[in-house]
This record gives sequence, structure tokens and C-alpha cells, in this order.
Amino acid sequence: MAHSPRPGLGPGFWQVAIGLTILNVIVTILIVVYPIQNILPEAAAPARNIDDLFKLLSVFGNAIFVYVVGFLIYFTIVWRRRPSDSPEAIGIQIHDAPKLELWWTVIPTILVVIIAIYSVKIWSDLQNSPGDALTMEAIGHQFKFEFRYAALKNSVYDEMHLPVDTPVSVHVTSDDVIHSFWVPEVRIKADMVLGLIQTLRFTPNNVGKYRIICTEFCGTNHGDMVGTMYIDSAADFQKWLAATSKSQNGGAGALVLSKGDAALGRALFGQKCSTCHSTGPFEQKIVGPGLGKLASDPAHPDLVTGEPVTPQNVASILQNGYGGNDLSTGKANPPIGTMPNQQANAISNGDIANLVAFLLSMSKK
Ligand code: HEC
Ligand SMILES: [Cu+2]
Repeated sequence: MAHSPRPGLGPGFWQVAIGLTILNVIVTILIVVYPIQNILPEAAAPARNIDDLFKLLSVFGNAIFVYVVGFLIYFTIVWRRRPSDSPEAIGIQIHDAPKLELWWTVIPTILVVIIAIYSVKIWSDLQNSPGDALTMEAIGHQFKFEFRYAALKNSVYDEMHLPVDTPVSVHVTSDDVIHSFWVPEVRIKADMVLGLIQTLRFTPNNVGKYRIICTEFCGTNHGDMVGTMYIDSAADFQKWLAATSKSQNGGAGALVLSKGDAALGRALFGQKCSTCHSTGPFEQKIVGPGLGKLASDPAHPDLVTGEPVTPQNVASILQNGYGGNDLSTGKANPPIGTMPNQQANAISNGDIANLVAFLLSMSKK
């Protein structure tokens, strides 16, 4: 004998509903009272507002999750097919439940409208927050972040300094592919797109060191595209600005090649150069040529600039970069690529002396 479909909500429906409500209330309270900054510190002014929005979304998301999944499990158990049911048995067929349909339309509509109003408010606060005390530019490159300050002659790379409690505007763009500028502790993020300038406004309020992460897959070394945002005290920021400006103007540490230390150069090579250069022969190219036989390769007697291999000429490539024809064989071969200059490689004059010593020491073996 086949069962006739059992009408009603199912045994224990209201107990389950009360249970889910209690669970929902507990999780909601946890979401509301738990300080997100315990997990991820807040380093700038809009962070708290963004966290509040996140909490609001989580409260609604949690309620929907708890009831939908809770009742899904409950109904799956209560209305499962029994061994005694006939193979043709089907569930109760319900058509038109105006009361139900009304509520499942009205409640989500109200939720979405509340979320919309709240997010637009936060978004407009972000757009209209003051940000003009310090204006700067952030430019994405494969694979580094460039920062430009009005007070500095040259760009700085992968290192961004900001004075605490000062509203900043960062104009964000790209030099090549699409990158993304994200500082989790500031809760702020913008795609870096060639030809498009987006402006981020925030006020750093927590001195410290934070990671700047590229979150758009931008090529082979995307995973290494990480910069550092230093939120400094006003005095430290001025100190950094002055020191950087001085070194850019050639003031700090003149280039003295005789002081080069090959061991220090080797360590630096691993950090700054080995993504593009092997220590094998010229032909063992990565992005640029192999540098292991820079001064001892009869097939490439000269530097790519066409100049003889002297410490001074190697240093000049490290200072100025090079992107012209490959003249190392005495003939004009097409450029191998672009060798970044001193600023782009973020190396000091002392670093150059060490690197030149290291490069030339490899050819002496
Ligand atoms: C983004 C990739 C890249 C990085 C990083 C890079 N280089 Fe280069 N380098 C090149 C390319 C490409 C060339 C060849 C340029 C040309 O021929 O047009 C080159 C050329 C050179 C040359 C001339 C080689 C020759 O045989 O004449 C030297 C020396 C050199 N690089 C040293 C360095 C050192 C030291 C570093 C680390 C501070 C470094 N490079 C970082 C790409 C890079
Ligand atoms: Cu990137």
C-alpha cells in the first residue's frame, strides 16, 4: 500500500525553526560584537566604515544561510522517500502560495534596499572625504609598484611612505597590463589600468608597516609584486622625504667603484637581478643576457652598449639602464629587452659598486 502524501510542515518543524533562530541570534551577536581588527588591523580612516558594511552584509548573509541550509537539511530528512513509498510516489504538489510568495519577495527586497542605502552612503563618504593634504601617484609595472611624490625628483619603487593622520589622495594607474593596488589594512583597493586614473582617498591613522599587494594576475612574477606601505609619524615622514631627496640628487654616497664588495654584490644580485639575469654565459638568457662571463666571453667582447667591459662602463649601465641594440658582438643586433635604470632597480651607489665587483669577479674564475 502506497502512502498518501503527508500534508503539513513536518514533525518538529517549529522546534527546528526555534533552534535555527537561536543559532542565528548567537552568530549575529558574534558578528556584531567581534572586532574585525583583531584579525586584520585597521590602518586608515575608511577601514572602520568598510568593516561595518562587511558586518551588515554578514548579518544578513548569515541569517539567509542558517535558515536556508537548516531547513534544507530538515526537509531532506523529514520528507525523504520511505522504503514503503511506491516507486511512483511524488511529493505534495503546491501551486500558487500567494502568502509565501509575498513574503519571499518582500523580505529580500527590504534587505537589498537596506544594504544599498548603507553601501551608497559609505561609498559617497569615501568619494567625498578630504584627501588633498598629500597627493601622489601609484603606477603598476610588471612587476613592481612605482610611487611618485611631488616633492621628489624621481620615483620610488615598492616602498610607499605616508605621514600619519594626513588625508592623502593616491592617483592609481598602470604602465602596462592591469594590476591592482590593495592594502588589506586600509581596506582599500583599485585596479591599476593603463589609460585610466582612479583616485583613492584615505587618512592613515595607525603607524606601522603594511603590505601592498597586486591582486590582478599580471604575468609570471605576479606573485612577487608586493610593496610596503609605511605609515610614519610626521617627523619620520619628513626625515624619509629629505633623505630620499638627498640621495636622488646624488648627495648621499657618491659612486666609488673601488669600494665594491663582491660578497655583498652577490647577495644583492639574488634579490634584485636574478629574475632577469642568470650567472651563466651570455646566451643563457632569462629576460636579459647571462652575466657570468661578462668580461671573458670571446663571442661577446663588448657590453650590449658597444662599449668595452670596464668597471666604469658596467656601472654606467646599472645607473642609466639600457634598451638599445645589442652591440656586444660588434654588430647591431636587435635589443634584447630593457635593462631598468638605477631608480627602477632601487639600488644605491654603494649597491652599484658591490654589484660591479661581483659581476667582474665571476669572469676571473
Ligand atoms: C627587468 C629585467 C632586468 C632586471 C631586473 C635587471 N636587468 Fe640587467 N638587463 C636586462 C636586459 C633586457 C638587458 C639587455 C638590454 C639590451 O641589450 O637592450 C640587460 C643588460 C644588463 C647588463 C649588460 C650585459 C652585457 O653583456 O652587456 C648588465 C651588466 C646588467 N644588465 C646588470 C644587471 C644587474 C646588476 C641587475 C640588478 C641590479 C640587473 N641587470 C637587473 C634586464 C634586466
Ligand atoms: Cu601586478
